[in-house]
Amino acid sequence: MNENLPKLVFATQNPNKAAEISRLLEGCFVVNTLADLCHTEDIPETSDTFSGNAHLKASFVKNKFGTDCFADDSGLEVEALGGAPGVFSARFAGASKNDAANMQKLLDALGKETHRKAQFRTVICLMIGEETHFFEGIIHGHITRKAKGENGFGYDPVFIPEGYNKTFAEMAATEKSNISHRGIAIRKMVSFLRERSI
Ligand code: ITT
Repeated sequence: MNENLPKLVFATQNPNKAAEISRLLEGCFVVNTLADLCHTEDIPETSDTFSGNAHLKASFVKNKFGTDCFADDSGLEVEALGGAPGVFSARFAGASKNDAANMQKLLDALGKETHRKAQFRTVICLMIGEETHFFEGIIHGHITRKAKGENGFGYDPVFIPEGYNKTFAEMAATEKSNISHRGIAIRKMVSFLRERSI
């Protein structure tokens, strides 16, 4: 029964992340998002690291609502671009966080570059009781020359994970979550919480 499951607030405004993580935590935790708490303002992400921004988002929620919570900061790191867009992934093409514009800017920046290796990285910051813990997930792959697939969000249509010949956007949600940066990080968090019997 859901009422018996422990509750965690996921400090995100991104409905795609919320859906992916709620699926991964189904049956283990009841996940409430900022929308469930009627919080619609953006939380400032002023750090230049994923862990710094994940900590900023989680501590904002912990301070404001006093609940156990976690936040995910994530992005795409492209080798030929020196790790960009990195922490600026959501706003690569401007403050409006437009996925299509971000992807186009990325494809333009790479142009005919043949070295197209990239990785997605997620850092989750969990604040539980008085404790803070971090969990990281990385998936390696490469950037395609054009967008393909309709599923997922963000840069999914231009990212092919290593060992596959289709983009994240051509995968079903569960297939992506089984190998994704976010899936890896969240499974680390779940094992940690299970070991602690939380
Ligand atoms: P919150 O901060 O509210 O959680 P956000 O979308 O602003 O939402 P981030 O600051 O962590 O989240 O930025 C993540 C961006 O990185 C996201 O908007 C995408 O552009 C990209 N990204 C992260 N994970 C991705 C994934 O699984 N697939 C495709 N793109 C992803």
